[in-house]
Amino acid sequence: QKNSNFQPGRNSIVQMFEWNWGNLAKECETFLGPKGFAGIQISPPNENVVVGDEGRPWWERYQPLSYQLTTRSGDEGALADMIKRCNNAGVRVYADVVFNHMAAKGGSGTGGNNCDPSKKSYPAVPYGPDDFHPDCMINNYQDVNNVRNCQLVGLPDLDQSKQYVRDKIVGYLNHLVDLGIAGFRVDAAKHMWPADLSAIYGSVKNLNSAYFPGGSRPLFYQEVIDYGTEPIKKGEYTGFGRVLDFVHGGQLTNVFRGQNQLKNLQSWGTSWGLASGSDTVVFIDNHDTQRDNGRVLTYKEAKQYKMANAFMLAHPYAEIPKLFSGYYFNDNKQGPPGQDNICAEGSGWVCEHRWRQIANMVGFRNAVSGTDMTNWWTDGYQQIAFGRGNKGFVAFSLSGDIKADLQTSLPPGTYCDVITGDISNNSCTGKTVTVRGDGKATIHLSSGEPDGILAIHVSAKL
Ligand code: LM2
Ligand code: CA
Repeated sequence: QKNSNFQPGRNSIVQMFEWNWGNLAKECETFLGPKGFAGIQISPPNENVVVGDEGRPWWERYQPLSYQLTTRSGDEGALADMIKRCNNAGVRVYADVVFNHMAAKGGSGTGGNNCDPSKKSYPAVPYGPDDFHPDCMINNYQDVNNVRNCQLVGLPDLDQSKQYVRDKIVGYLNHLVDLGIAGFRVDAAKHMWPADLSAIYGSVKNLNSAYFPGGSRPLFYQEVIDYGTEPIKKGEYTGFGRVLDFVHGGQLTNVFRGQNQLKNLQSWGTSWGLASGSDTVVFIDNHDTQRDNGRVLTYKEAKQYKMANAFMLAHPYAEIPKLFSGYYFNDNKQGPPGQDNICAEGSGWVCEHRWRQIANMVGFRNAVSGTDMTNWWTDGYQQIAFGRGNKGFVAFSLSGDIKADLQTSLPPGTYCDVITGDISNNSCTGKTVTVRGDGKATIHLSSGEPDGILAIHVSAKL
């Protein structure tokens, strides 16, 4: 189902790539909860094969060995504790679940079990040869049978039409529901049949009533990579869940790299090839696209990346935005750095979610929730500004200075620009903007400033 299960007043998910459960619990309590984040997407929590010979790459977590809950992020006890503490801090937890396939590499797993893919043997589930599709490689994305019944990069392909396989998957998802999870990011959904997914989702139990209203259903948001060039469409999956929209990050990357003008964002929405905002989860980058040779903006192009994320968070089009937080890398297969002093300078972690501009736009989105876009303005080229009813106002410049009297719908007063500062001791550490009695404000945003964004809202009013 599509309901986010967010706590009221919260609106954004952040993918906390490769964070361990202990650090995440603390981050929910000390940063994510207080800053108004609605949810976290965690790396796959089930046992995966240890890929020792290649230096424990991040992608070993996409090679499941069993559904036991022990990984390098922690064991079941640590996972349960984190989910409880995050829920108590107001932050929902969404698990990345991998059940299209099992490990292609043989050997031991992060929970101490073993597998032998050449025999299709995963005794800790257990799965055996009858549970998989016959061997064939995915090599033709124009053939839906090939994409769904063959092996993705050689990973043994489970047959989700079998009741036994469905039962094992549902058992795994139910286990996570019991621990207090709010929903699932379904890995490789495009490589599974919609009817099988619909049956699996429908069999998962209601959410844990310790945290959620009775009868709540888990959110399912599915990885269906659809750039419009293949026969498998995201619309095949929106009857029973949301889809991750891969067009979204590409389009905003083009705009904020200057390959399309900001003024064109006036029509931002489905006319850009995006699915309806009520059917999707949208994002700028994820763990895969971040490594896809500059396909989308990432921390490596920090100014434009902040602008694209800020636009995503400021705009009313999509219901559920997803941010990304990970670690510095050059080599695409490099695994995560050590987890001590995570987010400290030199730790190796980027911690995009803690960047003031990003975290404060999460707060902006919460403050303007429920309002429409108002007072659209553009210089006709690379500068835009718009309001969110009587709750907020934002401006972006990719080229040149904005120095203009713009109409807002905000109540008069002095506001703190949450891009350049924060409110502390009743004063603003960054720029301030005065909204006059007629709702007009003089907006200054010069091309020399580091961020190219100005954002004010009623929860940061002096
Ligand atoms: C996904 N979505 O559909 C994940 O978002 C993506 O990160 C996963 O690929 C993929 N599907 C499978 O879950 C990653 C990574 C691959 C890696 C796989 C499995 O991008 O490079 O493949 O995880 O670990 C690796 C090797 C590949 C090898 C394969 C099987 O890179 O060369 O193929 O393992 O041994 C022979
Ligand atoms: Ca498949």
